[in-house]
Amino acid sequence: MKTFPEVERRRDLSPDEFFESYVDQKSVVMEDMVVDWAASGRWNTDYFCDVIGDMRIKVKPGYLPTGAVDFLPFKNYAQLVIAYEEQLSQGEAGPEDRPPYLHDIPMLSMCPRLVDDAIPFPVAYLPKWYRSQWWEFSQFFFGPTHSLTPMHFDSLETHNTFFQVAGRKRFVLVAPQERQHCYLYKWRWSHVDPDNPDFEKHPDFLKVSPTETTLNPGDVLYMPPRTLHHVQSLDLTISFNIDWQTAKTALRGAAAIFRGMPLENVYYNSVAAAGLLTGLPSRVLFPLYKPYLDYVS
Ligand SMILES: O=C(O)CCC(=O)C(=O)O
Ligand SMILES: [Fe+2]
Repeated sequence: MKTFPEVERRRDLSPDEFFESYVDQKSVVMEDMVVDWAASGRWNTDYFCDVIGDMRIKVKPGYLPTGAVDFLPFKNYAQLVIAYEEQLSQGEAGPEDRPPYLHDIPMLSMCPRLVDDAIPFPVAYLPKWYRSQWWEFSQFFFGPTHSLTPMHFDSLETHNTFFQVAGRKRFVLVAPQERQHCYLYKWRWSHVDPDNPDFEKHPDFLKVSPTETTLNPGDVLYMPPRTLHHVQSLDLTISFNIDWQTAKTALRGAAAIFRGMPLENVYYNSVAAAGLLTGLPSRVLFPLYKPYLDYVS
């Protein structure tokens, strides 16, 4: 694994400074920001078996973006993960044996009890439009050690605030200005593995200066729109994100139709722009936006 310079880390970053100095400018880790949530001690495999054990969930074999999906009850999935972690610790399994990855599921909307575990939620770090029902915009991730999301940017060109609850996750980031050197395909995916780049095939990637960070439980990562990210689970991990827009970036996202953004994404950005510009509450517009959360990857 290559190592890259560290993403900036801040403790006690105020909402004002966050919006002034980071939003739409640079990535930052807000260290220990949510370490006091009940979720911190509570979210583990047993707890999720209690809370959503019988829920049929969608999982994907680890190799995005083309992997097939599978549906199974969470408790059956958890058994696969537990067995794998045990074998891994005994040296009887390797990364390639890992079970599928449960990712990009609107789990907090599906199971409101989980929302109570994420209190106090730092709503001041989101635009007002998102604050009253922030959880509706979240996507959830639960994965075994070595789960991998290959390098991509988020499809609506949203800001991403990423909450790490259990286990450690390593992010390799590429700033938006450098993405033209990243051999993109299907709008948002990169052909380059930043940990193991093939410079014969991808010589332009030599111009890129990635950074990296390993999130510990309780850390929160902010990434500006169009930041490329390559994400590896270093342990069994549980996380969720919120993809959000400001009025400015939602309009920019809607105008991205001229840069090749898929039409469906342009539509979702137009819905967000309508809410952020007119003040129509998210509860009114959310039904139009919700299908995005099932389509995101
Ligand atoms: O945690 C992961 O595996 C991927 C996270 C991600 O791509 C995102 O939050 O947009
Ligand atoms: Fe992403």
